[in-house]
Amino acid sequence: MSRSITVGAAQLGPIAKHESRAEVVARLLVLLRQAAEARCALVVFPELALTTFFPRWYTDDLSAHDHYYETEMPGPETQPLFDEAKRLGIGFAIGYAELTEPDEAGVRHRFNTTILVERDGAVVGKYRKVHIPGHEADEPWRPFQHLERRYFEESNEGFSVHRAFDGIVGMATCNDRRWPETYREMGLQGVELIMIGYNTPIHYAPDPGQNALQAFHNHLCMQAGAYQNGTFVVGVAKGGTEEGVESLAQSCIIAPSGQIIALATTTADELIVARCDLDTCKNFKETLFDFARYRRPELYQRITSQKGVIEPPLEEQPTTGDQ
Ligand code: CDT
Repeated sequence: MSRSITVGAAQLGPIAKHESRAEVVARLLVLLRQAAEARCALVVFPELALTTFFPRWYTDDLSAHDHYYETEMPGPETQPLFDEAKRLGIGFAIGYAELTEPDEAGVRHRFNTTILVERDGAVVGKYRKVHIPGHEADEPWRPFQHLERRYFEESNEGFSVHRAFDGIVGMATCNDRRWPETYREMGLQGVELIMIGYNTPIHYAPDPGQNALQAFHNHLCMQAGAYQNGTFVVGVAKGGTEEGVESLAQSCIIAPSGQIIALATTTADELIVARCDLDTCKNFKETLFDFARYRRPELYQRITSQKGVIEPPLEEQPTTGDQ
């Protein structure tokens, strides 16, 4: 039996600060229905797909921004999305800001979360973002801020995969896509399709020289992750100019060969679709990237034991002949 599924990447254009959840959900429903017409089994929405990218604004009082977070999923405002997806028989992944119930110590936690729902409406799993980029403190020198590290905790749950959509699927979020460990953690669990939503400002204040390379780096890391792990990758943007900040679009679906097989052409709400034959993953998983045969984990210990760079001592520098 073929394990070929049609997958949609539902790119969003900007979400204004004043846009209500109901207005955003109405946009998501349009894309969902387009996906149904295109016979998609699965639609992937971006990171923080229900609100504007609020971590661009500094606050002393996080709780003043609680309205940007979901305390339940589905909640009353997102229920129509879950209902319509189930009615249409389409699964979906969507990123949102999660505010948890108080834990044993009475603390509520804030995560940058993605939830995955199967075609029958069952929740497959949740992923909480591991690599949280940007900064914590007010840095008013920037043209706009990227305060994800103030608004969200780093998740300690790691990268799980799930048997769903006739294959093995996993999730990651935005900055996670730049780290090879993200893909390899899931690759080692046999992942066949990774869903990644992102909000990527074009302007990178610490090194504006990278601005012109944003689109290149976006595809570079996801294409490499796909190829080196023999998996499909679905990368979905919230793009366009949101509250004065221009963000990268360039949503794409990537085959296990590393080739882009569908690419967004706008910076607005746009559905792109590709047929993904999950059986083709083994063309890579069982050949060049046959992990069990070729990997040398006994030589990779720094990867899990060390966080930052430790350079060799200076005295070990080899001498050159022409001193
Ligand atoms: N949302 C997110 O993770 N964005 C980051 C921007 C990094 S610049 C502070 C990204 O890697 O695209």
